[in-house]
Amino acid sequence: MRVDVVSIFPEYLAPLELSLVGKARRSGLLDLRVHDLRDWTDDRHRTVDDTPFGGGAGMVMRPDVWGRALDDVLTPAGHLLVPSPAGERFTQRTAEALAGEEQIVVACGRYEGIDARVVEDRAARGRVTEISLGDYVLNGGEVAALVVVEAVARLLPGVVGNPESLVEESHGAAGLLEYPVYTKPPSWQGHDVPEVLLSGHHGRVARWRRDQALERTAHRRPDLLAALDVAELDRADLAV
Ligand code: 6GU
Repeated sequence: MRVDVVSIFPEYLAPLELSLVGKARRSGLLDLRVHDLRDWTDDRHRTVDDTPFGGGAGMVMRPDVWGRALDDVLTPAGHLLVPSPAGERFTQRTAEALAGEEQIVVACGRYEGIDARVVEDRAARGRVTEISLGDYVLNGGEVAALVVVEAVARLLPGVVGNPESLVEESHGAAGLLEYPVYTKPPSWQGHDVPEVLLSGHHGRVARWRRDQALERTAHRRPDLLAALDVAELDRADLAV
């Protein structure tokens, strides 16, 4: 899969050389290219922004600079992602859908954002999604680019060593948060590992984990639990 990130702070994307994503790049599973938006400016000062029409605080990124950058970087099959606090929520379902794409391009805005005609123009010719990480404001799209690349890359075949670790995780197919996990020593600082996990009884362990996942989700994310189909929850419970 090819991923292009365009930013005025390409150094912000340096962590993508580390860990699983870095390894995926070096092994060729992920073709990740980071670009400096200023490479597409045409003036001596390498200007990317200007004052907003209609007035107001801050600066807006110029459509002509972004237009040239996207002409060069976006392939015909590419899916353009524009991080914005005004975007659609980025979720595990979004990551799963994006993992099937040939190319994604993340256009990182700064200041008050990118001139709205850039999205309008691209949407008329290809796929564009404005995405938000959550209900808070960041200074630019770079952190979202890091999030998208990590969330998508780990779903590509061969990136995560043991694909079974993708099965039982939070926000997975079950729609529940993950159960708590423990390792050695069995007793630490007066806290003991739950007895059932030491029992060697696979059925009881599975039942306990399912109950923990349900209880956690009910307490911490009642919205997730409410979104699940009751009949489907019952069916999954009987299968444990
Ligand atoms: Cl994707 N961008 C910005 N600038 N702020 C955000 C965000 C994205 N998601 C939440 N807040």
